[in-house]
Amino acid sequence: MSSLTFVDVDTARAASGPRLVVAGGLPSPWSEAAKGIFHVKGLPVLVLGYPRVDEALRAWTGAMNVPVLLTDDEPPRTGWAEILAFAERRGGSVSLIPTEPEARIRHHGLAHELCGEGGFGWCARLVMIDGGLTSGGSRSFSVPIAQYLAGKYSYEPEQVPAALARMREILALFDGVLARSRAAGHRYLLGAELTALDIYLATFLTHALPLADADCPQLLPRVRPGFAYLVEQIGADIPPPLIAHRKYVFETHLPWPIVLRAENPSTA
Ligand SMILES: N[C@@H](CCC(=O)N[C@@H](CS)C(=O)NCC(=O)O)C(=O)O
Repeated sequence: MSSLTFVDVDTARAASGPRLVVAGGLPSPWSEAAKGIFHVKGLPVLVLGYPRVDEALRAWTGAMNVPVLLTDDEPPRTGWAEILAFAERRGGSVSLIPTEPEARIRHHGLAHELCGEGGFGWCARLVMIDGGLTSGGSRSFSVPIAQYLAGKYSYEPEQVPAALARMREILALFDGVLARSRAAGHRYLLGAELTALDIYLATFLTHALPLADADCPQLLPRVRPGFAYLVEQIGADIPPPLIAHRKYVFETHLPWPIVLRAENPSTA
């Protein structure tokens, strides 16, 4: 039984308390991580899988992209660190941030490598945009989707080799972090306990690894080629221990299959 309740837009708008507006058509890593944090903590939250970022979403949430965490009286939270901080303050069944200051700094620095501007997810998006634009939409995202994202996330074709190199650098970084923790006899990236960093790693690897229909039945067919393209570009560079760790984190802590929104996929 998950603490996430998937609702439609009218229910989310009428409700009070924490509401998480997330990507409703694809398992976007930032959205999936935010959902995973609430789930692992057992913190009740209404989840709205929003179909696309549009004017209505902007007018309602004040945000330019998803996820957005809305609460009754506080400004909308859109950044991974703010969403994590809110969930941590709320408590729940476990803490997902190390308490010791040096460990906390390391946790957030590493999380930024995955979730931050210029990090793994950001670079992955540039690679998928590039695949669509350079192939005329025959690979990766369609041209309209690629153009939309290119304008919004400052795509320049010449950045792509550096983006791929950065992704490989981040994978090597996490491979080393996991190897050191495992050598010290620990299960997770930063020691004996699950932290949000394990959740970020698991969700940010999702679209760089093959994703079967059954793993995420609501994934919109039109975005699937983008993920397949990313797998071609970077999948073989993902160290097997990170793939195994992702599998363990999903199997042990996160909901599976990945649910994106309330409605049945056939009616979406
Ligand atoms: N603000 C988020 C990043 C969220 C983000 O990049 N969201 C993308 C996920 S693909 C998005 O909403 N893209 C669709 C759009 O921008 O319209 C954070 O820093 O944690």
